[in-house]
Amino acid sequence: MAAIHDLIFALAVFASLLLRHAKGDGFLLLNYYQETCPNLEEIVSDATADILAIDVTLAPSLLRLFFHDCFVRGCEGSVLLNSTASNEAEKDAEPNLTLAGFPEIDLVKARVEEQCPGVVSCADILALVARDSVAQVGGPNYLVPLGRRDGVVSYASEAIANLPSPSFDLTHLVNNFASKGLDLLDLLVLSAAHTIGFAHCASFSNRLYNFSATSYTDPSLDPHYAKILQAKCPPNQDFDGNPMDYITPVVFDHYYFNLVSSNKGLFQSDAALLNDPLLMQYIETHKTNVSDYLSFFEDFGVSMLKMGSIQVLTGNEGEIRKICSLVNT
Ligand code: HEM
Ligand SMILES: *[C@@H]1O[C@H](CO)[C@@H](O)[C@H](O)[C@H]1NC(C)=O
Ligand SMILES: *[C@@H]1O[C@H](CO)[C@@H](O)[C@H](O)[C@H]1NC(C)=O
Ligand SMILES: *[C@@H]1O[C@H](CO)[C@@H](O)[C@H](O)[C@H]1NC(C)=O
Ligand SMILES: CC(=O)N[C@H]1CO[C@H](CO)[C@@H](O)[C@@H]1O
Repeated sequence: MAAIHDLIFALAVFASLLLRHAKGDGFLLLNYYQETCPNLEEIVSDATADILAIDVTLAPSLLRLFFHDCFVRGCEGSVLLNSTASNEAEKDAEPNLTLAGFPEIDLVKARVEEQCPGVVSCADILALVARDSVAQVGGPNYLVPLGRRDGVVSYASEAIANLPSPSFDLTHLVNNFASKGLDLLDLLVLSAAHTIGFAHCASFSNRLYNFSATSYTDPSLDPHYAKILQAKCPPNQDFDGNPMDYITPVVFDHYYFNLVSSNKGLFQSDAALLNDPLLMQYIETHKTNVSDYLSFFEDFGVSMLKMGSIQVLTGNEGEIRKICSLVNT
């Protein structure tokens, strides 16, 4: 089994390298820091463990941070940059209102700098922290090719334009992911990251009240679950919220498929995945079958590899930031 998985992974790396190469971009390598920072993965994994020991709910936050980095200008750490007097950065855009984990990334970066000053990018650190967060709450410990460089700009307007909205239907989701080089299966298995984490009422309350002219609540949401959510989220009360997987909110497992299958996906974007026959089939087999559930872990690793390769900067592009929230001067 392991050999087959390794082969699939090797093919995926190879395919992604070809894809990058064809587009003229540089590429990433598994042993990129072998000479310059041989203990990197251990430093980051230990730091992540320390962070999660204090607050395990940061695992989903750190995973989401990586997603928001990659979907806006590619995985080049722009989500980490602070606004300046003359520029509003991505992290201050509307979809970022609820991002968390910035101080923790600074902490990991500081620990890496102690041992390997000036060589490891914030973009790579974020990619590793996201993987370690997933692995340390029960998910797959997939491989992360490295060698990303850090970008030097960050625009709030680009976050708004590039990030998918929780009210997107299937067509909008598919188009949004396709614009990042991600396919239908990537859309599904990456959405399954919603097996961990918390959402604020504002992200789904439109499904609970005055949903449409014909339906007070979203008909694609289980009516009993809608009542529970209404109690959690009274009208115009956007501060509270609900875990996306209320059964095991901090365990990376296959319950997402269970929830979506029973119309308890929290967002319209989760429910929308049932509207494609192939995705519906994947959801149905992966909600119970243990073998298929392990194949989800494999698929997730491959899709994270693809997401983690979006528009990366390599070679002499960008820089290696000293502080993740600030471009070098
Ligand atoms: C398919 C399109 C997606 C949409 C529309 C979407 C939307 C959202 C929204 C609205 C929230 C809740 C924010 C809040 O109310 O606080 C959220 C949370 C989250 N998302 Fe997604 N997301 C998508 C894809 C992804 C992907 C690809 C990943 C990672 C691979 C991801 C990982 C997460 C995680 C882990 C959380 C929980 C964050 C926390 O607990 O702090 N999402 N997402
Ligand atoms: C970036 O902004 C955060 C939050 O406002 C702040 O805590 C941090 O010190 C800033 N980083 C730098 C390098 O000024
Ligand atoms: C739903 O719509 C009705 C009629 O427009 C309005 O009176 C009511 O306040 C709305 N409810 C919510 C929760 O927005
Ligand atoms: C469970 O998944 C495995 C692997 O994909 C498959 O071979 C098997 O037929 C599935 N079993 C059921 C009951 O669907
Ligand atoms: C956490 C964070 O940086 N939130 C910011 C998101 O953007 C709004 C403006 O759109 C800021 O007011 C928040 O501080």
